[in-house]
Amino acid sequence: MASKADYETVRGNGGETHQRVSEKGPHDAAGHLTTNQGIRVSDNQNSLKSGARGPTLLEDFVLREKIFHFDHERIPERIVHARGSAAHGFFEVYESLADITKADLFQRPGEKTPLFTRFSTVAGGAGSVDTPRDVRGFAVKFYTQEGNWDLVGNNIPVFFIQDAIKFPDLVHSVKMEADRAYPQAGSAHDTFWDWASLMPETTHMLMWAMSDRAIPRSLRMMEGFGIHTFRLVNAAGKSTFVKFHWKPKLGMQSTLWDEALKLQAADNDYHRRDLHEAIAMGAFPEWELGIQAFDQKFADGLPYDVLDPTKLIPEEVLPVRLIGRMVLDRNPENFFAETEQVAFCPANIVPGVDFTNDPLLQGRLFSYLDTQKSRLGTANFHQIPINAPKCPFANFQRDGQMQMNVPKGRANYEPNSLGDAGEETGPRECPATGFTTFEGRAEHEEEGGKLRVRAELFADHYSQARMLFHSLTDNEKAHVASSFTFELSKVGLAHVPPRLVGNLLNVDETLARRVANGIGIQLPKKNAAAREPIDMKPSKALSIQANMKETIEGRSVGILYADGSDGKVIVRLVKAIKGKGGRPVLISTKVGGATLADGSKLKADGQLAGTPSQTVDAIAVVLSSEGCKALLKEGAAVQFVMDAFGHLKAIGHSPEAKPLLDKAGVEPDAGVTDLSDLFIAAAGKRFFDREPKVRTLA
Ligand code: HDE
Repeated sequence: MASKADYETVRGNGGETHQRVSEKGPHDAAGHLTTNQGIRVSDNQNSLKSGARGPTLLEDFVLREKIFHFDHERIPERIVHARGSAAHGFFEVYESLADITKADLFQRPGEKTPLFTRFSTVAGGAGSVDTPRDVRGFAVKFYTQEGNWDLVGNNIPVFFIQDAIKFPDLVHSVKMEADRAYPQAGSAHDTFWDWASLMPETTHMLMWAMSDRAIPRSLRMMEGFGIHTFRLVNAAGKSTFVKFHWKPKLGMQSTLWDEALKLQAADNDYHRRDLHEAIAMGAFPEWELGIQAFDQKFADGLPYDVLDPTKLIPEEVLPVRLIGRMVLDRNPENFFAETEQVAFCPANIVPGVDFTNDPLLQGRLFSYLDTQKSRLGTANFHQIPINAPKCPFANFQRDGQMQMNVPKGRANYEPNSLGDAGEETGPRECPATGFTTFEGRAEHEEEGGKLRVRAELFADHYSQARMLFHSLTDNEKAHVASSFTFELSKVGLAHVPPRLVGNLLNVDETLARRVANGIGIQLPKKNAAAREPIDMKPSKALSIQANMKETIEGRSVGILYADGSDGKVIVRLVKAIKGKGGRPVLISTKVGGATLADGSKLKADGQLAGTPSQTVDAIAVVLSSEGCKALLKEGAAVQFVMDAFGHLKAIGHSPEAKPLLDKAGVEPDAGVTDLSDLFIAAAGKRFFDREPKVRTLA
């Protein structure tokens, strides 16, 4: 029987009740296995049979309950963002923001608010790989003292479409094609590019999706954005427009496309593992939350509309003010209960935060509540621990499937005068501190009637796409041109690539030429633009390479060794890497390790064949002449070095390892060093200048 300790008190809609502590699982106080009805199980190995060799009996309620529950273990996966990984943590505000918002979590410097953050890919199913070219979701649920606030954003500051009514078309086109159910988790196919090339408003986002932002090295090394313009509202009722930014402490970093592809083969769970292991090791991922705050006058002076989610405000035009930090310091205890069941909703806001009329945001306000009913099966999904507010909540909503609360008394309607009879009356509205919607009338009073239209400036589809391209380094520009080339090379509909390139001609003629040349088609005619693009100043903040941190903090360095390697060198490297906040990964042909020059045995973290160099950020090859000779015949060793070179990583090596580098085609450059401190300094960089030596970019 379950003991009292197996129960906890939960606060519900107006009543206190007792609920089973689910994480304790079906076992009783003495640690015995029970059924879900609390009946102790005597045998968990054999079903009930009529004789040792006879049929299984229908009467076996233990077997039937176990299989029944198993049969229903899955819930519908998210229609988008199905694959995700999450962690618990906290937000700490730096200073009071009372001047611009009354939101409780932003009032007291140093105060911490618990949160849960889920990162995701968009297109693939729940079981798909972690490193496709895709946008990443970046969703944060703040459990504030005045209710849950969900900031449900992405790792790219703009979106594909301007109006919610196009979202199902976008998602249908990018997901697996309807008849053949492939490709999984990839946009490189007919239907996506057919649709995107017919939708010029996607152009700016396509530029981002084809950039290195869409192939992050780690979830810990991505920026995050709220995308839409939101508002903050202070106690006096004054509204300030705001864009939200998350800035990773480890800096931004991406993989190369070839590396991302090879990671899909080496480790399907590369990002999930990376996040989980970093937290488990105590290297807690951290971001700063920043805002771009502005008023209507500022908005009116911009050459684009701040309600258009395909536009951003460059940081050089409006600096980002850092207001706090998020630290993820606890892995979920159960993936399903927390990461799978968490239900984000952009409509979850708190007093002091409010929406704008961004037509994409407005559509999202409906969608998420709706999707939770179909995914989690009940209007009571808010009672699931990961979704429940951590502040008291009470109302007259009652009943429904999976009702976990047992409200007391008769007060399930309002107004009531049950108090006059000495009964519970239940909660009451509070005009003073309750959520009030910002009126916002002045901002759209000229609009008038009910219209299916878009605001005038939304018609500019190309100016910011051009600005982004001109903000990138030459190497990043080549990556964008090559990504378009790769994706369009997978399109079988011959009329689609010219149409897309015709749109790109409005962005930048050299880009369009490079893509046309890359796929081997004639340069098409420029497609007419709905509104002529303007030239905007490039924004350095948009480039990853221009802002990359040269550091091995949070990164891994692979150390390849074999029989006969010098242990002292390895020990020194390990110390130096750890000293800089990096993670040394010992790699040898056998996971049991190798016998070093001094006769000692050194165990490896990974077997060479299962730990290719794409899983680390730099490599040190520590070999004796004999050891090197043996590895020259190991394809995995040659590939290990070849890929590190091809992925523009630092390669440190002992002089005796040189033949292996030669066989792998390594040419000397600043990233190829001895094993001194030169290597430790190089390991924190990528050598983008090397790229023309290893592949032809568009
Ligand atoms: Fe979402 N989106 N979305 N979205 N979205 C969902 O909600 C939707 C949009 C984003 O980790 C769904 O619970 C519509 C923009 C993230 O659980 C669904 C529109 C942005 C996540 C949904 C958008 C996002 C979702 C699927 C156009 C960036 C994952 C399952 C109006 C600002 C949250 C679910 C998590 C999830 C609908 C557009 C981000 C179907 C209708 C723009 C990060 O409700």
